[in-house]
Amino acid sequence: MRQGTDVVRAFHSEEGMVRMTRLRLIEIGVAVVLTVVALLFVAWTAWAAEPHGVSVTDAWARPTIGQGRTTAAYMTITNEGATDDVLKAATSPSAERVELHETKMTGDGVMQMRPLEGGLPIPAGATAELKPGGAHVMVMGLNGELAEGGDLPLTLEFAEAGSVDIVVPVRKGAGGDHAHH
Ligand SMILES: [Cu+2]
Repeated sequence: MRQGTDVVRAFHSEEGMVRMTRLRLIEIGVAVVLTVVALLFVAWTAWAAEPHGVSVTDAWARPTIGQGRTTAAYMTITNEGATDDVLKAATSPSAERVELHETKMTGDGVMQMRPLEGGLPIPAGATAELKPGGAHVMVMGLNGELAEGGDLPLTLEFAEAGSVDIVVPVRKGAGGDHAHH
């Protein structure tokens, strides 16, 4: 009989230990998660308090014309950081290809656009205006028509600020623009 009781007691204490261990693991897990959350919060607060990155305002893109699947997007980009930045590239889930272009007057007075070699530099504190007749985001191979009132999602890739997702409203430009750009 005595032996039997010991076995039962041993069994109980072992079960208790398993339960304790599991509780302890959950406790440690919760503590680790809370610590990570606290650290992330501190990091985020520090990051948010410093002026950083870029802000993109006044973005707009032209509606497509007929069967055309090409458009240009314009915007104002301000580098709010303390570091010089470069708009290196852009992509869109709605288009096969997106390039950064500049429009330049050639020697014989013809307006021509060409890829911006090395991207568009935006020094610390500076503002770059992408506008008709100047630098623009060229969007090619759109997967559908872009109608006025619609949206064009764009991801801008900066050397310092990283990826910036924007949604560009589609509208007609102010008077005086040429139809193709
Ligand atoms: Cu262009």
